[in-house]
Amino acid sequence: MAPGQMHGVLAVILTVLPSLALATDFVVGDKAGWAINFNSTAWTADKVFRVGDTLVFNYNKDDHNVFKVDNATAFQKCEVPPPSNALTSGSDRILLKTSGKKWYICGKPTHCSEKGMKLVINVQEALEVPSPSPVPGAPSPNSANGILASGYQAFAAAIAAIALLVTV
Ligand SMILES: *[C@@H]1O[C@H](CO)[C@@H](O)[C@H](O)[C@H]1NC(C)=O
Ligand SMILES: *[C@@H]1O[C@H](CO)[C@@H](O)[C@H](O)[C@H]1NC(C)=O
Ligand SMILES: [Cu+2]
Repeated sequence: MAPGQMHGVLAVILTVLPSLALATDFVVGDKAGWAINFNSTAWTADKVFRVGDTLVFNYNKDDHNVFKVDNATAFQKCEVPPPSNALTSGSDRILLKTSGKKWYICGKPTHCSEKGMKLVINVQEALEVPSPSPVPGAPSPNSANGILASGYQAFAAAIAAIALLVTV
């Protein structure tokens, strides 16, 4: 199959099955990245963050960094945690492992307090298809869901494989 056709097939599959839950990478600030005049309210407005998704902070590492802060108070006051807690690669990925509010700031002077470099998100539970662990010899009432779940997982793996083939 030609690469163009593959793109087509992938597009059709992704269009037909919008309910398939795949983890999302959210690039903070989109093209502008993690930069001064970031607007947390505007950037998060149309997004739903879920456990399993990833935040990607792209920034000039000479100018900025990323700290996770523990609570709303520290966030509001722009309290910078110890330097050893900084993320500094310039392209940091943060996997969202738990639900609830998460707070991130830039630790450079005034960037959080005056230049908008602070992000608060509310992470929702993952949209998971239940996958009960099968007990041999004891068919559970959820076994149909289990089969569905493995089907979905296999399907998601297939999609990922196709996507990889298309992008390399
Ligand atoms: C951030 O975006 C919100 C929503 O679009 C807007 O109301 C607000 O004025 C913006 N804040 C700044 C500091 O630009
Ligand atoms: C908020 O987090 C800061 C920094 O970790 C900590 O010192 C403070 O006690 C926390 N406040 C509350 C109310 O948990
Ligand atoms: Cu900064």
